[in-house]
Amino acid sequence: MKNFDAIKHVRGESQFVDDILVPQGLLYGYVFYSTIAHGKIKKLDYSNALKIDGVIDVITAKDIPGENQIGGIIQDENLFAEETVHFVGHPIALVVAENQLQAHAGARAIECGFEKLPAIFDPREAFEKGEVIVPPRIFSLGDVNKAWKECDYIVEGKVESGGQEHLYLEVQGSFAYPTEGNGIKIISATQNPTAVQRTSARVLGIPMHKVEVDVVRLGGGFGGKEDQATAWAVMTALAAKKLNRPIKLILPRQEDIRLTGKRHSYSSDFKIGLKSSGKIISYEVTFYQNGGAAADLSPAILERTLFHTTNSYYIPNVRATGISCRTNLPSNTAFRGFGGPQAMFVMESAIYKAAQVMGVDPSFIQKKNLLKEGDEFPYGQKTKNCRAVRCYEEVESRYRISEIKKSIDEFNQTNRLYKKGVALMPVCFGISFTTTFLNQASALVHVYTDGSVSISTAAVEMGQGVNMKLHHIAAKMFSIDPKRVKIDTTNTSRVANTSPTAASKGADLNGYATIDACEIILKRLKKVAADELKKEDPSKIEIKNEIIFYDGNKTELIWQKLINAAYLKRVSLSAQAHHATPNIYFDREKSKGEPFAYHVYGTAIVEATLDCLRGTYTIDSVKVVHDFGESLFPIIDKGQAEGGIVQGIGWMTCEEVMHDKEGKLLTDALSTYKVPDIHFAPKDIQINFLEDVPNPYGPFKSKAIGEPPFMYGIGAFFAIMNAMRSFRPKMEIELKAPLTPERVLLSLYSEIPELTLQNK
Ligand code: MTE
Ligand code: QUE
Ligand code: MOS
Repeated sequence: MKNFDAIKHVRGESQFVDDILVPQGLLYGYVFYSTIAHGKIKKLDYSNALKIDGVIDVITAKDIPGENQIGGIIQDENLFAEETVHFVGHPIALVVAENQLQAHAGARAIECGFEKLPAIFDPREAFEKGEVIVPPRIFSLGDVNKAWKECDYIVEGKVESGGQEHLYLEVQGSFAYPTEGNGIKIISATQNPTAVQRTSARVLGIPMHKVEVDVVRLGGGFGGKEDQATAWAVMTALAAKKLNRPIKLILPRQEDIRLTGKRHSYSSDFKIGLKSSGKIISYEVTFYQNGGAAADLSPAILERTLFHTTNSYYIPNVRATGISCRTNLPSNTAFRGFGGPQAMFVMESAIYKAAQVMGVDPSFIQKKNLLKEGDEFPYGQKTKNCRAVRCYEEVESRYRISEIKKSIDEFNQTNRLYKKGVALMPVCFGISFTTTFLNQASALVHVYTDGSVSISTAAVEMGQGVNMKLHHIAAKMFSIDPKRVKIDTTNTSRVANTSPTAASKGADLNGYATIDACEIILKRLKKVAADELKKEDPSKIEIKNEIIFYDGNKTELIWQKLINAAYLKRVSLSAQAHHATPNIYFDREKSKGEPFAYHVYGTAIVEATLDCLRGTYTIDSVKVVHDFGESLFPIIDKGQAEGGIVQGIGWMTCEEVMHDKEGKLLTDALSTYKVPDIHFAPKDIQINFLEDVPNPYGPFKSKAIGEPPFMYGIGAFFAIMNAMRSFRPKMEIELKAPLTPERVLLSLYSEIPELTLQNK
């Protein structure tokens, strides 16, 4: 089976929000937003905007019939600012015009006056001033204070990781039109159709059943459309309702980058204690998360950071504190890994610095501490079917790590201005929404009288291939030609109360729901088949490649005839099923529980070559052994791993989100924000599937794949760092990502006093 979307994609036939055929009378929106980071709105005069040719209206908070509130976890976010603006890019109004250019011209004609208030951009400063989004959270295991006494080495440090722009190919957008009886239909590029529905209903002051949200597919989401697609959708709904006209709002790329949140940057302090043997005894860490102006998903992201404090290692004494800090930037939001990568970067940094102090290779410490079967995580869950050691050892032996290290040493001895480095990066990622109630999904399956099948679920296709997986599952369940199956759009009228397609759970949750719905129909069909064949026992009926078998013997009955017979017998050919992940829970008071259905494991070897004259580098190769379970679709899973890795490398190396002193984003275009392109991506990415690892907790024994591979990219940071240290052995190690070529160059040639190592 090929990806059925591939042909449409390359021909430009696939439909995104901006491609939907539009009805007569369509109007276009343009967002007018704050140019200052914090202040009071003293004047808002849009009379000149209304004089611009084609401008129909300017919609503000005053036009909201319901609540001016779009906050998800915490109710702290307005659709439009009323008295105060909290970040550069804070929406104030929506200008509506006959076309996009006129709407933009209208926005430029708005006169807005501000009185500036002090602004905070740094999370530590926010914390000192008491600006936290939620009270600090602590996860702990054992007793760190007692444990320090047992350590031969104690190493402390500070780690910084930067933000990251999602840069999905399709920008944020929405299209809404009024429907009969005061209703509204919204076509939105969202990962969370129910959030769009719920929030639109709240802002419009109407019941949810009057709002229908439909999603065809997204040109990428990566978490950026989980919470932050909602505002634009609600704006179109509000304007459509007020003006009784269809409205489209597509953010221009630059506005998309300016107005929306990014991956959270973190600033963290760690203290790690080890035995001479390399065993980690104790680990203490404080994470300062830069949340931005509103909560958005920050508390859930911070929680996932805490869950991944110790990455793939067992550490008996841990104390991790997470602080979500409120700053005057656009609210940072979900991004592949959801806070996990930030935690793992600190863990690996701590190991790296400890290795330097101890005079050993970081992999020596990594290997000594890998999780084993039954080991306890700081949140109380114990590992089951743990593959940490297996993946690490398999990648080491498959690629003969000692030979790689030897040839790198030789290269470094014989080259003065080029240096190579290698790093190993193990990953352990927990699968499930850690907010337990979100682990549910439902599916609606219809079999039509011609034998064709339509599947509706909560899953949103955003390039990750979830539709192909569901397609495969449905065809396999009925044992019919895949051509008979269609995955329908994600629609709140067909499938209600959906969780976002996120947490890498899309295929798991919706796959199970699809299996269950197909199972209900199959059971009915087997009874019909037994009747038709005048046989006693429906349980002996089987469908194989559209042919009906009884007790292992082929019969005359085929799929299409069976469906027709069921219809004539007035047997329902539709079914709805709901799936909820069993046996998971988490007690937020105690910070203990079993929040994850299972964990995903793997290890990567990352190699880099550094040009020590220019500070530029290439990531030469990434070699991975990864536990996919029994992959539902190997080619899609491999693509997810490759894409995740390149995105992870980008976060660690070239992608740098920068603001000026006034909180204005400097990197708001591809000329100033550098993402990995095809030339920068590693020439050699090798993804190996760990063998014989059926996952009892995934549909058809598969495992989730969307996010975990992102974190292999962290290895790139340390591979480059190793190359740098081979050029300048006593270089001060700054644990700050992204490790851009500029930063590399400054480190290689700076005249900082040589590092004095802290050693007990
Ligand atoms: N792959 C593509 N091509 N585009 C995306 O937007 N999002 C990632 C990942 N892979 C994404 C992607 C993120 S953040 C998640 S949570 C998962 O896909 C969601 O899909 P799944 O749950 O079906 O794996
Ligand atoms: C992973 C995730 C999410 C998560 C927890 C995870 C996620 C998400 C939420 C969430 C939590 C509380 C809410 C809500 C959403 O939690 O994507 O609306 O009230 O949205 O471990 O990916
Ligand atoms: Mo993914 S960050 O959970 O959308």
